[in-house]
Amino acid sequence: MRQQVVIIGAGPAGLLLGCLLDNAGIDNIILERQTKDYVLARIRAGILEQTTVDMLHYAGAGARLAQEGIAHHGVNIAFGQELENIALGASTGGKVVTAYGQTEVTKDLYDLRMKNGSPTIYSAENVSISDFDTSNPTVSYEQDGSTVTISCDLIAGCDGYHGVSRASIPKSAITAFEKIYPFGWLGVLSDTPPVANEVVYANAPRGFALCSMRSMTRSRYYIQCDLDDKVENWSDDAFWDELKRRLPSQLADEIITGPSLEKSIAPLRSFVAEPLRFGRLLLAGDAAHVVPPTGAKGLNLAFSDIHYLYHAMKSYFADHDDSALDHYSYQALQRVWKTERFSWYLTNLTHRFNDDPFEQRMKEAELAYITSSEAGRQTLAENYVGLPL
Ligand code: FAS
Ligand code: PHB
Repeated sequence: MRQQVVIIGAGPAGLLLGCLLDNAGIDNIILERQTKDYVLARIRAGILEQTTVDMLHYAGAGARLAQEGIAHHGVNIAFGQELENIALGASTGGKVVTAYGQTEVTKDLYDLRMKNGSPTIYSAENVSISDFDTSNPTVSYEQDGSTVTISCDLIAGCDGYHGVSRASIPKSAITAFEKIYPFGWLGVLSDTPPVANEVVYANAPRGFALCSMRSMTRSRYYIQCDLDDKVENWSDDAFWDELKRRLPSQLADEIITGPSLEKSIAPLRSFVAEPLRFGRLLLAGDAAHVVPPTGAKGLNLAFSDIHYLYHAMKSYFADHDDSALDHYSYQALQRVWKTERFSWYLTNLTHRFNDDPFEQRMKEAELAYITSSEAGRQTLAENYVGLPL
């Protein structure tokens, strides 16, 4: 079998790239190791930058988002009993963020991909990449006991942090930067009305808390927890009690609790691999970088990679412009590092993870500054809505 592009991973990055290449008439196949149902049931991000919304519309997958997405014109920062709303549009030319779950984004892209009719292979086992540093790369996978080998021009590694793509690169050819945070996030999804109309990030003496949503009847909440904590240590009641303890009373008194539909603990890390191009193999999304979910950047950063990669691939196939692939790595990493900085900054600012009283005072002073200074509010707003592509 031959394809112009083999995409590894049918998460949001792989599906978006596949749909964009479909529209450009560039033949491609997506190989996904999990089942379709497993991928479509994943619960992850919830806040989309305007560039992400625009890309979904550009790809042809924005109709439901336009109907069901909820525009947020501000974001809330809580510390102690203080609750400050940061307006997003005033200093960003009217930009907003949109509450719309990654689960829905993946479903919309999956539906578009099926409509396009291009091949997406789920339950593809033992995907392996060969000769990506030559002009004849191949990708093989196993299914139903047989092995399929695909020759191609380019390989897009969209297979996430634990994928095979980055793992296939010789250690001497890649540089990794990583920071592991000494805490995790315990997340709960519930069919209860959100306590606030816009996201709340709370720095409380007992630890960080986040109030978000998937709709006006479905909420997503997180609390900072120890790295070695277990979901089974947390009954629903214990979660709701702890969440209330970490919010200003004006919010805690208003929370409507209910049974958890999903409860999980995610670790937090900052990670970047450089460069993003290795011959005919290009890395994108979580395969290339990971951010702590504070600031809601993971999914959005994956999509900005795909924006750059899609245009580089179009140039490559239209003009056999090999430099476009090098430029992809350079261009994507510029936005990656600036977004890594914001996610690291907001994580440090809103979480409690060392008992240094001076550090805590610095965080409180920073929170007081950014919420009382026009320049501070503008800086937070322009990073939260997403930096220009
Ligand atoms: P993904 O990891 O989504 O997709 C990669 C795909 O590749 C998966 O379907 C995987 O099964 C497949 N794959 C892996 N190895 C393979 C192989 N060898 N062969 C074939 N396929 C393979 N971001 C936010 O902004 N907010 C959040 O709240 C948030 N919460 C998160 C919670 C968790 C538990 C995780 C892991 C991430 C979270 N993120 C969050 C970040 C997340 O949204 C990612 O940024 C986003 O999924 C990135 O999309 P992809 O790059 O497509 O990677
Ligand atoms: C979410 O809605 O899941 C969400 C919102 C904001 C974040 C992280 C996650 O920073």
